[in-house]
Amino acid sequence: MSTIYSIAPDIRDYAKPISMYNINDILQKYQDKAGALSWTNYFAAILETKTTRTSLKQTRNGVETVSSNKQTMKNILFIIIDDLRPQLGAYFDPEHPDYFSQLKIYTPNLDKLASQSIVFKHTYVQYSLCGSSRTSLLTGRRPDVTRVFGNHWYWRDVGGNFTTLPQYFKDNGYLTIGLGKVFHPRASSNNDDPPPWTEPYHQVPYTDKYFLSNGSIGGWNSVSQKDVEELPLADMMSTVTAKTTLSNISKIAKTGEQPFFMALGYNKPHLHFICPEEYFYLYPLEDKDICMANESWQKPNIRPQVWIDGLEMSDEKRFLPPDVLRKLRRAYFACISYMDHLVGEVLQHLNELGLADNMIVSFMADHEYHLGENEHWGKITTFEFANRVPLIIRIPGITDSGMTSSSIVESLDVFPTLVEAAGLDPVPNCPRNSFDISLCVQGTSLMPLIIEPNNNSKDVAISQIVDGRGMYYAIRKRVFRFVDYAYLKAIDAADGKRITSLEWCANMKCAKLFDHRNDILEQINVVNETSYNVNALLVDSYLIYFGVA
Ligand SMILES: [Ca+2]
Repeated sequence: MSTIYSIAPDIRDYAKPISMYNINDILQKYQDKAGALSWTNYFAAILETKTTRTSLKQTRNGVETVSSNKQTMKNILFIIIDDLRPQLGAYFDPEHPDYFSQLKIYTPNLDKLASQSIVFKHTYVQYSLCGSSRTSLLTGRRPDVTRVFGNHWYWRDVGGNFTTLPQYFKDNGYLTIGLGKVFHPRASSNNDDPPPWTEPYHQVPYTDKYFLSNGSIGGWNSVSQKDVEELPLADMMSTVTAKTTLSNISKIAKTGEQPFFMALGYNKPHLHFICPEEYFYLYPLEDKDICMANESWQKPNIRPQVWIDGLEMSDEKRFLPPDVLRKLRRAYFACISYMDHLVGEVLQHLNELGLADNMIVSFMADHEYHLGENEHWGKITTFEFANRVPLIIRIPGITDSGMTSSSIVESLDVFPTLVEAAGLDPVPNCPRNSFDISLCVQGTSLMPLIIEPNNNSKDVAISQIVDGRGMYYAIRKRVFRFVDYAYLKAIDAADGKRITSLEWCANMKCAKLFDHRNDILEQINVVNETSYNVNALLVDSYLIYFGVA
């Protein structure tokens, strides 16, 4: 396998024909904006303007000096992946090999990062759809506050003018750079949310060259080296841009006087499952572990209260033939290894530039993805399979030896965590009503867990999805997943989007409870078994939801 992997393409070569990502074009862009400034002069000019910001930092931190700033102001690389299950080598669980099948995914670069990081084994998103999930994690607020329940709503319009993670770093003097898919593009972020970025945003170049000819949303494809030489895949271009940008800011970054925050978002393994053909060789189609045992997606008795119509791939009968299932799953896994290679390119470049020792690296996904499990192909469910994501955070000097946490945490915790890890002033916790407060978070810093991984102080995650008639809420607490439903009772007539009143489905008749001690695939509803104290679980969880605990 390692031999096959080593012939993976060198994306630097593939990028050469792409003029829009040519460094000369980037230089030209800055020259246009700042008169005749070259990159070097551009950043020199930035340095000169930082005097005021440095003074502010000194005031904020009391006795902090400029020289201590150089040591404490760590740079941030925030990597977010689209539709990635925590099915990485570092997440392979020998105690539960049947959760993802026994197939071990080939992710050597992320495994290496994990060995120098804290790996959060149980991280849950607040909404299993791109726009809603990314909005929550980047604002640090729950969907009921952002009011983003789809991919076409912008929180600054429907929720409030909330400060985001990169914006907070910008406000604290960081150079902030965004590449690829970070916020969900277009309407749900007003085109990558302009306020957080000090530099022009690098959007994902769109091409449908490799999409399927029948126009289907779902499917897979492999591309040859010749194809990629003519037109690189989007994530390859984002990688080249990331490396080029890092090269250009490395000199100024290493002085310690200009920290930077880079957000880098990759599209794969999102549909279509398209990547270079070399990565398909890692997963022979005949490998029995490509698929799980059939029973994992043949349990219709738990429908429909735990999922709504978020299917992305199915035939008219919503069931895919076994040979198609196998090819699709294989292609998804190939795309994970492809993404791993690209992330590895960037991490290696950090090492080569001498930036890694002062660089916090955060790696996560926007939500998980059903590959047939729970009889579902897609996202937007309240199952574990749509809501659990990888979260790997490397903090130099703290996580170097590698550590894991099994505590249950949420993606909206990442905002306050990175703020504390970087040594910035903590972001205040949101009060009960925070629609008019620009700077606060509902998440909790995970730094106490990073210092002491066995500290399970939170251990609750809440996710939700809207279905037009109401809202599903899912609570993951310790070994339990609880799902209940609330009917929509009122909506703000002003914009037709602000939900103002919900009424719980009465007497637990919509509720589901899964016990992961003997049901990790969530196929047995035990909510009516008297041995479970559902009310205690709910009370604890509501306290977390409202920020009381
Ligand atoms: Ca997504």
